[in-house]
Amino acid sequence: MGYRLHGAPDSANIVIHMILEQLQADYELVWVDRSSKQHRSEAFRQTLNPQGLIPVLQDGELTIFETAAIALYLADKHQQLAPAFTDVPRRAGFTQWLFYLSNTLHADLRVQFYPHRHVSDSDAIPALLEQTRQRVVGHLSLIEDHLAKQDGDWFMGDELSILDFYLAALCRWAMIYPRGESLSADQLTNMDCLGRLLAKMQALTSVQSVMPEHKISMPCFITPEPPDLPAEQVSAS
Ligand SMILES: N[C@@H](CCC(=O)N[C@@H](CS)C(=O)NCC(=O)O)C(=O)O
Repeated sequence: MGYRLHGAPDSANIVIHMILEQLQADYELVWVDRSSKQHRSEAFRQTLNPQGLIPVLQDGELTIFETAAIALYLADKHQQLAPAFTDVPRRAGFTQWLFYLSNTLHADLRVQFYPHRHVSDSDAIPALLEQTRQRVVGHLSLIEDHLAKQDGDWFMGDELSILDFYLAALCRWAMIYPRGESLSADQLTNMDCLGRLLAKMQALTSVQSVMPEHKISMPCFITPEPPDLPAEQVSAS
């Protein structure tokens, strides 16, 4: 039996979707209706993710949530897209950046996407968005510095890994969400190494093959556009 990936268009599950394609895994996409907030229902929380968030991956009896954890599980299970356990120092550098993407960059982007969950006074939202945008630019600059020191264009130098899939999706969202309040595409693609990585990512067959299912047109990472869908099907309030 194949994997079951629960998610919605252009949501965090797209990271896992691209990875499953890259691994040529057997999987089924189970669409969650974000417009009716299906992911927050009691049934979803009890059986799939108590946080009421997507993505969730099911592999037989196993149910896993958190994007980074799912990506790492797949990489380890398929022994691809991550340094081997036996290469302990390289593996440490890799997990360091995986945690950084998840608990720093992705976490700050979530503040951008859902600012009203962080302040009760709506007048405070513009300042919160501005401050968080600056933080996101800082995180990306730090990643740019790391990329500049690599031998090769990927996050881990010459080795494509789950980090590249996660980073590319985070950059895409940073450039288009929240609509009208995002970073400009120039701010990211002017970072040379990051721009090169995004260009290489969007040339991958695995990446190109998932985009139509999310109603995302190419180029998906350099100067991206939101999916061709009503906003409520893509983002939750
Ligand atoms: N830390 C979580 C964040 C996942 C996340 O932000 N999921 C979004 C979709 S992109 C979601 O479910 N949003 C609905 C909500 O917050 O109500 C992870 O990495 O899985």
